[in-house]
Amino acid sequence: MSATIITDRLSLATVAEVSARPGVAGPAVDPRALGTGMVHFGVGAFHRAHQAVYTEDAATATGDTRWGILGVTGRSARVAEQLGPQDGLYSVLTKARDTSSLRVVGSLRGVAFPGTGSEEVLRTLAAENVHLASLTITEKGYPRKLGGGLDLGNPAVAADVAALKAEVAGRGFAGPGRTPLGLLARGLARRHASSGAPFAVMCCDNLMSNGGVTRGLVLELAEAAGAERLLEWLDAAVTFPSTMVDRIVPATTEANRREAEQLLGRRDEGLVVAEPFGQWIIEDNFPGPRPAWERAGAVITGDVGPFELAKLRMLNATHSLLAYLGALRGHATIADAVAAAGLVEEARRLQRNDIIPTLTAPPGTDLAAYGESILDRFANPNLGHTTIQVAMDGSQKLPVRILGTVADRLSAGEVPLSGALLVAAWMVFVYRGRDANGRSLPLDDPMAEALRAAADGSEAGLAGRLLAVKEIFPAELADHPEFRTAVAEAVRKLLSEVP
Ligand code: CS2
Repeated sequence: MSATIITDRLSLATVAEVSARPGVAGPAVDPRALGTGMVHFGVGAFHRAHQAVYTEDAATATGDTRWGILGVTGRSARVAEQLGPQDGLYSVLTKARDTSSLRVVGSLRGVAFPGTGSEEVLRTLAAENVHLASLTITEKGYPRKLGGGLDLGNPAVAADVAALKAEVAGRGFAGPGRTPLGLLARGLARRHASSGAPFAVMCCDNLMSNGGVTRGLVLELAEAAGAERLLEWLDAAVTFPSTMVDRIVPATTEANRREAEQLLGRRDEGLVVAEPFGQWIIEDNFPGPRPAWERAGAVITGDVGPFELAKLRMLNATHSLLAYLGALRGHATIADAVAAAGLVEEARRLQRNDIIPTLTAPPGTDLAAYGESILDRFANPNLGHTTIQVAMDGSQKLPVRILGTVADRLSAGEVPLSGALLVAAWMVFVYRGRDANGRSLPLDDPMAEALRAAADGSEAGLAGRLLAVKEIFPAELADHPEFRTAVAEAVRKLLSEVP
């Protein structure tokens, strides 16, 4: 059978022609020249618009061609199906307020779907030319049980522990990985058994101390598999740098794809859309070589903590506030919510009254100005970032984004009224399931069923019933009288305001 060359898509066969078109920037480095030096779990839009771009820019700045990426998809093969026929090439459509630009990125040198490509992932993680793995698997990708720690009761985790045991015992390939961390742990075991060369695992998800969280879960997987020697090696040779990542990446729409197609002269099924801004703070904790991301604008630092905390509390919390309040009022996008009467003031109040007093400014940062710059980015009308996209997975996001702020304010003897408003807006979003115009608001959340069940009942008892969901609200908050009252009052007000 002769191979069919697809010419109506962006691919290695068409990239030269595509890159010569006006308004298109071609890959900064010849993708064919890149070796594979890292594996990325969760090759969704965010990775493609963030780490993959920094990695290509680092290669351009240094001429170091070792750092092509093997991307690993989540549970669906969709991204592999989109990017496979395009040889991993895709473009980033950057949308400023009134201008757009398009560049083709070539740093993804392969995409594997765990259902069929787990063995390739394991082999790559063990390869001597590969030095690190990074992750953007979203908050729900870290299988933790109530109170923290690895959720061994999750059947997918249990299956991965069994497969890790088989890997450690040298019984060969034990089937597809069921969770990203399970597959990663098996790859690390394979590496330990082959070269044992040092390795870094870099979490790029919106979690506090994201390196430490990832390390804890990987070690627990090894412990659960009884892999003593692997544990010793993980301790000695594998680091888990923390990072803070920031770039707003709305879901790509068909209209975006058509816009890109006009420019490319070819179809790009892997297109991602992003704002112009990007930030990446990386803990300086790599035991082997890594791309020179600092040459691409990333900051390598000894302590990521203050940056992580400020970003999650300031940006992500105000994002969620605007998403829930905006969605309830019938605003389709974050920019519409920012432009609507009164909502941006709520976001400012949240930053000023509740969040900023809990933070230590990261080096070189003025927190009030940081807050304004965030609201300015949200106001970008050209992005089309939907309130529904930010509203998803609230059960996973609220604890990281707002409950730490709430706890800190309560310990300081203050009642965080804006924090309570955010919690209340989420509750009304869950309860109502529709906006002020009667349009349905989907509850896209791994806990959707349990949340619907908890929300069901009288309006007056709503706050109390949802505060009792232990997976989200620690007892100190759920039982705190002033906080309970503030949330209940905000829920009552919202229910009366939004018909
Ligand atoms: C957003 C984030 O969807 C969401 O919940 O708050 O994805 C946000 O756009 C990024 O963290 C920005 O860096």
